[in-house]
Amino acid sequence: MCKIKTVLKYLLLALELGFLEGSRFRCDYMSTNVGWFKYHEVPLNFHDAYLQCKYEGAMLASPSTAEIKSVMMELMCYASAFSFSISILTGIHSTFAKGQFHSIDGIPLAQIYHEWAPFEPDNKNNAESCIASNYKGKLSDVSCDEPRPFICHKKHINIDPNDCGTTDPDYRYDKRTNKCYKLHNKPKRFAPAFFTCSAEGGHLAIINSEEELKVIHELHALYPPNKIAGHYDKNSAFLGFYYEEDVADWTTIHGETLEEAGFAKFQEGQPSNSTTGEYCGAVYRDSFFNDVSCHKRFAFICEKSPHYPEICDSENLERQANYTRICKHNFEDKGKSSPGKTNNPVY
Ligand SMILES: *[C@@H]1O[C@H](CO)[C@@H](O)[C@H](O)[C@H]1NC(C)=O
Ligand SMILES: *[C@@H]1O[C@H](CO)[C@@H](O)[C@H](O)[C@H]1NC(C)=O
Ligand SMILES: [Ca+2]
Ligand SMILES: [Ca+2]
Repeated sequence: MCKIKTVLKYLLLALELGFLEGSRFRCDYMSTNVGWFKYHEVPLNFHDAYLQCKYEGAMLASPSTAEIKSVMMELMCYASAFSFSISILTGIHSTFAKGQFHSIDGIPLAQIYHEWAPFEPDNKNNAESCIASNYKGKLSDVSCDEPRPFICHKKHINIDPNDCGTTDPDYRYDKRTNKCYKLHNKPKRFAPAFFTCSAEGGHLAIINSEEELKVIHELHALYPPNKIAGHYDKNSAFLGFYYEEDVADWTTIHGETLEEAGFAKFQEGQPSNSTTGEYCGAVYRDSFFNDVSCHKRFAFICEKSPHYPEICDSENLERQANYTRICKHNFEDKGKSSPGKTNNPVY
């Protein structure tokens, strides 16, 4: 039996102490007295894991205190049938300067109580600037490029989620479409733009009607070119469609043709497929669609449902419990290194 009880104990303790009063966050996170946590089972490298957590409104978790470490070990236990063979990526890294390990929020490794796995750290090939943890909480230095599962952690909630179900104030609700929109005016290429919207809980915007185009134009107008820093084409912004070569047609990122999606008008003279090819979809700030290079940076527009991800109250234990899985391993049997047991001052 994994220690479901331990997590419940945390939750109950937190309630008793009133730590979580009024705390609301994404339901895909689990609430504890040391913040909200989410286990990501799809492995990513350090850079992408860092971004994924950041865009979710959280931070790549580091076992920086006994309590946090304990929750992380519990989550590993729930999350994977293979938890004794996997290791997760932590937020402890030295990517800024070799050997200078610290958590994402700046706590030096020297100030974090830690134990190393056998023969670690070894800085293999002088290329190990990230730290992974096994299910016992033992650390190894590893390559930051190797994808691993990871945990995101939201420490403090000082802002309540808005109408758009996010603490990001740049998402604006529009009642005409019952959707939320955000224009990112720090330009990115198509793939990172897709990643960003997705991790924020939305997707690159898809225009389903003339009215929605109007909504997008109004949003774009809030960011006039002379108010945006940087040198790039500020008249177009990426949307969620692209040219699918195999079907020789423009397709939304949700697999429909533009006609099926409900709006398909390109600006006159577009699609132009200029220079080296333009296979990604964009919209002019005051006109219709444009085809642009997927590899050039543009502003981009994300769209999200105000109801996804769902927002949960930290008090709603039953609901929270549904987001964890049953652990298949008997960690108790494995002896004194049972995670969270030895060094947990909370109870
Ligand atoms: C777009 O332009 C590229 C580069 O000039 C060319 O190779 C490609 O065939 C064009 N694609 C279409 C669909 O016209
Ligand atoms: C939790 O899951 C169980 C079983 O799937 C379901 O019956 C129950 O209603 C769920 N609870 C909440 C609060 O969603
Ligand atoms: Ca190593
Ligand atoms: Ca074009």
